[in-house]
Amino acid sequence: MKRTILKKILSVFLAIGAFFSSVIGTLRTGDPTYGKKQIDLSDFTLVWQDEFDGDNLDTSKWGFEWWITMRKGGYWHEDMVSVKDGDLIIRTEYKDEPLEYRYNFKSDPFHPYQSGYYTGQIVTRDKYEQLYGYFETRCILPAGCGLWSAFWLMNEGVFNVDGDGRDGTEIDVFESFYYKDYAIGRDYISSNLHFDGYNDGHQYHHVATPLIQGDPYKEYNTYGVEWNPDEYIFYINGKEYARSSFGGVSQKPEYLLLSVEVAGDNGVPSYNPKAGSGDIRTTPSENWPVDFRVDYVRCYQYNELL
Ligand SMILES: [Ca+2]
Ligand SMILES: [Ca+2]
Repeated sequence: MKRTILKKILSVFLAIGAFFSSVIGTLRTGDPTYGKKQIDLSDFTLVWQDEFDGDNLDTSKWGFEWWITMRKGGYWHEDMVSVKDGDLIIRTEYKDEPLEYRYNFKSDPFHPYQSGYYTGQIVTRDKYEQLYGYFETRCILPAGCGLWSAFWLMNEGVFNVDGDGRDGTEIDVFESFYYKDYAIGRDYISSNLHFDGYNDGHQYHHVATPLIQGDPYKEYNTYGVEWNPDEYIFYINGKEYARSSFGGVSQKPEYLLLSVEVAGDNGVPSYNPKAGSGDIRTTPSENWPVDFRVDYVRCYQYNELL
């Protein structure tokens, strides 16, 4: 009898959960009055930055080697990354002809470059890592159907399965899940934490789906995370929208990534961004090629930890 009641209560909660899942299935915009706290940068010292001035990516700060070639429904390639007019640009574009291998990679026999959607990522691994502080980027998100841009932190400890995240946690400051790819139903921005690898031991926490002021696909916003030994605190335009201590909080230095991914698998998009309207899975992008524009990345350290 009690078990039946419990089951009913559980089913109600599940229904409520499903309802809220559907509600957050669209991009939420509006006045972010939920902010509990304004970041106070006087508590911090700027210790690393890239303002993306000049005409080229500063390869003393960023590299490309975190992953090679195929990534979900597209390919990552260095040529899709540029610096112009004070912004880093990660461009996504369809290429009829495969791009040439660059830098350290002469070939990838398992995932060769082919015709398809090309985009990019950059990473500070082996060039810059930081433990704790405040990490912020200012950017305009790529408004291409199925694109997934992100600003995130990682270290190799993320893959270590030991039951907690103190040895390393993937800290997703923001992720713009699959813009307008309604088949997947994730047209929103979210902040997430992952640790203990990505297989059986994988632990994951969806921290929040924040409100965004204005249109993040047309206007610059800042996205930041404050990370200390006790918790992560997430900010948009300097206003807190969520905090978490999931996993016990990473206690190890982490490197930074900026990336764009294309929905799909094995280099094949899960939709056709160039198709006409009518099919919600093939909502056309407004303007291919599509750029992820990043004005800066700045890393601050707590004054008290310097
Ligand atoms: Ca772990
Ligand atoms: Ca800039």
